[in-house]
Amino acid sequence: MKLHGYFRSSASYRVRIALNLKGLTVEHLPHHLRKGEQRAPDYLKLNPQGLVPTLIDDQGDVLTQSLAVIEWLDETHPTPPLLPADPLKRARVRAFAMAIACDTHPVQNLKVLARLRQLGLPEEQVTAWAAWANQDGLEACEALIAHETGPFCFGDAPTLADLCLVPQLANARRFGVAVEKFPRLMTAEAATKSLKAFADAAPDRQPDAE
Ligand SMILES: N[C@@H](CCC(=O)N[C@@H](CS)C(=O)NCC(=O)O)C(=O)O
Repeated sequence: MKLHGYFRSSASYRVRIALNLKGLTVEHLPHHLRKGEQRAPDYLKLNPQGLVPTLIDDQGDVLTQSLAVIEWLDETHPTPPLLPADPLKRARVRAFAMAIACDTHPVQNLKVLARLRQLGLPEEQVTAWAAWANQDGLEACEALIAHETGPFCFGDAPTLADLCLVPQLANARRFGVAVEKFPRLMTAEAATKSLKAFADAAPDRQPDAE
């Protein structure tokens, strides 16, 4: 398989963790987002949104959108499972993942911040916007799992929720959010630290890391 991504892309980071947990190796095809390589005509044929990641499977099928890619990986390579078997628990894990992937990450994405700059917002306000988006989203995430048993977001093994949380915490730190004020999220993140699948997926371990 081939993964079109970028070392610092948190959506690519989610997929990298999933691939590692499933024991799957892929060829990494980096696109430098700050140089606009995600908008190259050839790449837009694969991913018309001009976003990473895009996964190409062994048959050459093209898969986009990190959550859809991860669920496809989970269905085609069920061990270890990334979603609980119980439908109610599965809905809660997906809700947590979507709180990050649908409501937090998109409003602090590179192209949104670039648009704010284009509209004349000074750099410190652009950063303040991104920090607020992360702070607001993570605050809700902290509450969503406050009463869930740990140490991971949902129980004693990583799920789709942890795959979304860890990369988002990296973004939050980059924008200066004091994430230590979220004790339940810190417990979940600490649990992932012992797993090689998470360590190997980190941005600074990628071939295109700067
Ligand atoms: N919802 C998409 C988000 C993908 C996305 O926003 N990727 C970012 C990197 S994390 C990107 O490609 N940004 C390029 C840009 O904003 O121009 C997913 O989960 O795959």
